[in-house]
Amino acid sequence: MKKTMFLNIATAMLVAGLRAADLSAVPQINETKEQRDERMLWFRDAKFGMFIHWGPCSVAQKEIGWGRNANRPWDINGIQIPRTEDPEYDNLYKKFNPTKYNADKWVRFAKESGMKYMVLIAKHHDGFSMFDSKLTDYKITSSPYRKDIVKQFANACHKHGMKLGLYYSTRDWYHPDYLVGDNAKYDEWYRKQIEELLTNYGEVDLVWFDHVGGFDWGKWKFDELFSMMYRLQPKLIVNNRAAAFCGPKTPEDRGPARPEIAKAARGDYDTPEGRIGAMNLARDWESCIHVGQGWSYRGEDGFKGPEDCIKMLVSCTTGGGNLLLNFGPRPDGTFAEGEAKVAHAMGAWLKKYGTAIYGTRGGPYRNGGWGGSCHKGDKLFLHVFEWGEKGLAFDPLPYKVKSARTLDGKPVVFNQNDEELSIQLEQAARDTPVTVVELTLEKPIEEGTFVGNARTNSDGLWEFGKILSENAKLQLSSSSQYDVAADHDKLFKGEKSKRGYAFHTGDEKTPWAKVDIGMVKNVKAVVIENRPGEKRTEGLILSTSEDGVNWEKSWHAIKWEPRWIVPITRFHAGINAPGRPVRYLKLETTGDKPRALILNRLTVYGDE
Ligand code: FHN
Repeated sequence: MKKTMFLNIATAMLVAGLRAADLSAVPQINETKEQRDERMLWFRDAKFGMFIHWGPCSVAQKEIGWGRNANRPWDINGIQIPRTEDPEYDNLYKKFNPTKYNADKWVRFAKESGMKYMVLIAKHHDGFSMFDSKLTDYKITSSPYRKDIVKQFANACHKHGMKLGLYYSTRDWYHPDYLVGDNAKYDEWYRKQIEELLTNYGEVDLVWFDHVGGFDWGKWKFDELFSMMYRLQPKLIVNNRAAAFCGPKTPEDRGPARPEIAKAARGDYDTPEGRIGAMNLARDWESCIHVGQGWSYRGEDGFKGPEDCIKMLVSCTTGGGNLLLNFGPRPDGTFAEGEAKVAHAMGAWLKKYGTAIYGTRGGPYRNGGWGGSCHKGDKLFLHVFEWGEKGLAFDPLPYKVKSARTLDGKPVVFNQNDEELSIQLEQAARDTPVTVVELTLEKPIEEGTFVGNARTNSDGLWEFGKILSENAKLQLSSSSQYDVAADHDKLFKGEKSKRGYAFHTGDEKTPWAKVDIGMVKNVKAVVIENRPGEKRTEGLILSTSEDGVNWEKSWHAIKWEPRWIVPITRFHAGINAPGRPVRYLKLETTGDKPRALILNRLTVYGDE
């Protein structure tokens, strides 16, 4: 009897073991470069996608997931909240009835805006399923709306030839079994939901996972997840967040049971968030960035401008990546004016310049504040944000240029020799926010080719927005015989002071300079320029404030540099998002030996 039972158990384990171990059909494991290039082709050609964060949270303009103040058994910032429910947030679905939701209209809107794929929230950290899952009652078909949002969305994507992506947060702050004990119950539950999504909604082109919790690989059966996904959707593309954050941190945490599990979970592409990804021509990547104040609907204002969004798309494309631009629809299923404005402007720009975006590949020059380059066949496109005085010069190009023009047909002067490639274009022929120059080469550029840099003094600060400090006011903790009040304005604009500093406090243990930019604005960066070689600013501290009373320390100088570029961010929606509401800035040094504080130039960047 015992032997038979043992055999039965052994067989069961063997079968389970074999099924669990079967990653051989998972493309990331064994596919050739050619097979991978073919599977990734549509994604690499697409360049531009629409991310959509939407759910009952939009009824209360709460940030999706993060607006639920309850039970976060684990998250990247260790924010532990004792409560297990948030009655207000958890009951918003009872008021969620997006009667104006029209998936067909959404997909046509995205197409007209130039997007080639769309990624919709199926379930976020708040645990609410925007699809008719049989595994939970906390779902859209339990709301007054009653219909399956994902189903309509998938049908509309299929109807209009829009690549279909579904976002799924494995991290779940609502589910009672999440990360409980060995997590086996939750791990099986969420994989069954993924199975529903990849079975019941036709062809799914992309799954956008968004984090698990904890560090213990042993609490997740990623091999079963990936083998199931590719059994159901063989051509699927998956991002790099299925196992994000997993990685032993405590002695109890286990690593991946086998290297191929980690290889599968690494997915097909990286996902820099809230910023432009660094140029990478060897690994696919996609920046996800929200147009509004947060990921989900947070009201009718605070949207990025169309020009910045166009430049973000150019910077991603020329860096070898994609832009997944996020929209957060209103609770009724329509889009706010500020978002529609961005989408329409990008659609119009792409109608004119899309040939220099779609189907291109990044490089061969490194992108930056000047703009960037990309290529397709024998065409090399230079997307120029900022011109030098005489034009632009680049490191030498090992491909002969046959002709040059702007994409809207104006002649461009070019010079090419073994030392450099340069282009000139008179001011009147330039375009905003980008001038697209098309060089025709004697032969196509090999994909992945990198030849060097643009030779410009562009400081690449465009992504931080506009200068907000030209009319700022300065207040000092003290003055000194070296201080000339008439120079204070030179801290913010115009020619710099000949003395190398715009103000000079007295010697103090904590000298400070306070700057008032006049009103609260969304400050994204502060550039602090020292007097050449002036080391008294070592350890400089920057604090920011909305009211001049409550200060937040934003940065301190680890190492002295001639110029510091200080990004200003704020934590929200699970990320350090660029920008923070600021009116006042305070710069100070502290030390036991009294010293003066002097600075040459201070520039504050952000949105009006
Ligand atoms: O916490 C989420 C956040 O709400 C949003 O969904 C982003 C999108 O990339 N992902 C997580 C933060 O990394």
